[in-house]
Amino acid sequence: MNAVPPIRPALPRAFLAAGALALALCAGAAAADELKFKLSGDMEVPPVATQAAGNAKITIDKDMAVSGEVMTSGIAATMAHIHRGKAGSNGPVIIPLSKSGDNAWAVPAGARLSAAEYKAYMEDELYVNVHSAAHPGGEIRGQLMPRKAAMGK
Ligand SMILES: [Cu+2]
Repeated sequence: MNAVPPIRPALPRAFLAAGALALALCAGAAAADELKFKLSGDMEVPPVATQAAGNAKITIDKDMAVSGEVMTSGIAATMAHIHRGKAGSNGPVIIPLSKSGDNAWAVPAGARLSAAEYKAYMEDELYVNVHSAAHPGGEIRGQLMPRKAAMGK
């Protein structure tokens, strides 16, 4: 017959405290990022002189799912997208937004970043761009800045 294994000694208190802290940090890391930012002509590359403006609320979950909406004013928008590119430079479209109202654009359901796009996001390299007939390259723009958002928490 096999002997019953001895009962392990109780874990030291410090070890338990460290474990609790690690769990707390994980819980914090699991929360979604909710980014609120403005769009304006001066963020465009090159800058656009316009009265148009926008307010974006974009949520990025830790599973890389994207949701959110952009509200605009003073612009006859033709298209809106999330692009990949650093502030001060232009880059490709990664998520086309859907028109969701007269002055509203929404991230389509089920949108998700690739691993490479998520890494770019974490490095402040995604932006929202709203286009118009007058400014087909983009009239107003706003950068997703997760590091700045994290500092504001
Ligand atoms: Cu675009």
